[in-house]
Amino acid sequence: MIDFELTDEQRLVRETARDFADREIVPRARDNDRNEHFDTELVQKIADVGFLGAIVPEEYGGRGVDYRTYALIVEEVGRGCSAMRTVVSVVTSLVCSSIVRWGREEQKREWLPQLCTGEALGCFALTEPDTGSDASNLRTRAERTDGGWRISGQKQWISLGNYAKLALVFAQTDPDERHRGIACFLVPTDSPGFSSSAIHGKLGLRGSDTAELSLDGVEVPDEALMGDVGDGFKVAMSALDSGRFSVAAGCVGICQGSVEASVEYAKERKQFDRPIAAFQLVQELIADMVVETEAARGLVWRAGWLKDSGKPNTTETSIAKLYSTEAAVSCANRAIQVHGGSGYVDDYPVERYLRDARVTTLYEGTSQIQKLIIGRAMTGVNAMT
Ligand code: COS
Repeated sequence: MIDFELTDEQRLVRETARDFADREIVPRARDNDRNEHFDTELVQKIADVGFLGAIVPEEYGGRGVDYRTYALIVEEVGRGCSAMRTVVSVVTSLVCSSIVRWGREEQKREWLPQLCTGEALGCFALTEPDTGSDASNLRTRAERTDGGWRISGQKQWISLGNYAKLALVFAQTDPDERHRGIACFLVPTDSPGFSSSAIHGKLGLRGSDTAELSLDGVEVPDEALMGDVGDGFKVAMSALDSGRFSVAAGCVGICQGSVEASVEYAKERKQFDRPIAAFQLVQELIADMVVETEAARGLVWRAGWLKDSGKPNTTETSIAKLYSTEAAVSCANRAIQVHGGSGYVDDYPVERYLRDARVTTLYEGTSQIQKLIIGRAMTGVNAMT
């Protein structure tokens, strides 16, 4: 049975994360957004407090917390700043959780401690200019060499790609095999032939680093392969089971932040000689936000509970991701409505919430892909191909 009661330890982690977000993340969020500044100093503080790789077992440098505790951390970081939440999600869920699950002992020992301490950032290089939702249709190729592999191709929309020391690169080894030909490689980004360039002009996540990667005959040894040749697609999908959970938890933070900012503003702002909180239509905006926030949090915690219990959770994770990301967009939008003109400028966090929320219904699987995953699970019919 699902138990939503937090343990004493979870309560403590939540308080620590909330306090940390208010003290360290919130004060920097607006300027980092305005200046499109990827705040590596703040990333290091997040690592120092143990929020990178928190789900990684302690023997590899993580905190060994369960997924529900991880969700509490990610929610608070997400309430503070989605650009920083993206760092936590990518490093912890897409990169570390993949290495924990698929990596060989030497790979775990080499990379996980560095990733958990922030000494190295990691990125997840799956998406390509022509390959988004149809993730198995990769153009990046990996060819066998004597004792290793040569990888060539382009990757697009890669969070942390300009700062990462390690890239999880997904490449096709045999196009005839479709998804069963894909392999995942742990590629140091200082390898000859590896280059990156920053993508600018984003609507949101302006304080996050987003890159286009180019691999021009990058040579890696056999030891760089993670899992077997042909496991790559499963590595990617299992990474996304964790990544989508993390995005969903971060979106609960956007929802919660929208509620808190709106309640505070509605009690201060006066019109017609009374606080706007006294107007029924403003209360409706707030009530709708609260309902969506609590529903989103419940779905995230259910998915976390399934993960912690070792039960299948792909569908429930998609449900949580779909609902929470859409809820974040609508809560942030309502929060702007409560704030009126003040919500349209960055004196308050709500316009950033809306811009930052917008990408979450796109990345790590669009809302449409989540619906197709849920629909397939319910009907047994594949509507994707
Ligand atoms: N964990 C482990 N393995 C998984 C899995 C999961 N969550 N989901 C699927 N697999 C395995 C399947 O078991 C299957 O294995 P076999 O080859 O042994 O049968 C294989 O992967 C193929 O699965 P499936 O048939 O579901 O693949 P599809 O080609 O139908 O694609 C979608 C599935 C569309 C859901 C997938 O391509 C997807 O998620 N696309 C969106 C990609 C995305 O999120 N991109 C954002 C990147 S990060 S910004």
